[in-house]
Amino acid sequence: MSVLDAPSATIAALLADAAKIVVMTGAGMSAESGIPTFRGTRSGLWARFDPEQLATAGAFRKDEALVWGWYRWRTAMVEQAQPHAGHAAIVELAALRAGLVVVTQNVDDLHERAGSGDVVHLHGSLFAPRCIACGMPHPHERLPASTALDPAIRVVPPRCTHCGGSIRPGVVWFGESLPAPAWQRAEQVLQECEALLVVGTSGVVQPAASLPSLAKRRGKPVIEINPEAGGITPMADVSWRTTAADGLPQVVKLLSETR
Ligand code: BV8
Ligand code: ZN
Repeated sequence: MSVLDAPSATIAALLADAAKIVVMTGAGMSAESGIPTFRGTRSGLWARFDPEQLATAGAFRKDEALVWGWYRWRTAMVEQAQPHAGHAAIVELAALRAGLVVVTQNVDDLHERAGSGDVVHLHGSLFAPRCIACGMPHPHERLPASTALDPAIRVVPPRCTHCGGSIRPGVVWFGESLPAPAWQRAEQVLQECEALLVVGTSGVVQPAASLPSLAKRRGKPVIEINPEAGGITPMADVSWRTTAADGLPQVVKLLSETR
């Protein structure tokens, strides 16, 4: 694995002949849209809440209003955020390489809002709330743009119109299984891809962090874009110490000039 200063040309060369590309993203992909990461330096508001403590069924059972308020805050933040140049570059790459698939650990909709058409959400979505008792989907109520962005606001979750149960976020909590269709699709595309681009994940959370090995063990190029080293770095052919919004557009520009 080589860590180079400006390997955009090296990365573009590794992708040049790959028809089937998978782009796997983590919380770092959303960082430049203003969404805090899970394990990065926790600033201000985010510092008061350890996501791994709150993103659990136990936390919701213990205090539904705290957890629902926290997710409502995160959803409002995403609704007020915009996709960045890195999201747009992935859309452009998909225009160059038909069949590109985004496999994301993120629960926001920034890839879709940028125009990505084939996005696999391993950990669910902030925009698919459902009843904790009967599982019935609950309509997502877009929050007014003026919604206060404070994670500590406790909000009692709505009730299910079908059975009266509490509405929970449509995300995969720690200790919960990943949605089988998403996991199976992710395994399939990682088994078939000719190159894997991993952007903005610390490679800590399982089983998502095991996916890149499905490309690596077939001898396919694994490329990482991340300002820091992490769990994926040891298996990366190239690990570029830069950010999603900086690195992705440079790589896609080079690829668009060579086709
Ligand atoms: C399961 C939805 C079992 C919720 C999320 C001990 C060892 C191994 C595993 C475990 C263990 N103990 C428990 C487990 C299992 C556990 C796990 O992996 N825990 C970890 C903490 C060790 N996993 C689970 O519980 C999973 N389920 O195992 O089920 C089971 C089996 C059968 C039957 C029943 C049960 C479920 C995991 C899913 C959890 N839900 N999200 C929510 O969002 O609230 S995970 C959460 O972490 C987010 O989805 C996030 O995306 C994800 C992964 O983190 P990253 O994306 O990597 O983000 P992170 O902040 O860590 O890193 C950011 C990266 O970006 C950094 O590298 C940084 O350098 C980089 N970056 C920063 N800025 C930029 C950037 N990169 C580019 N550009 C930038 N500008
Ligand atoms: Zn219900």
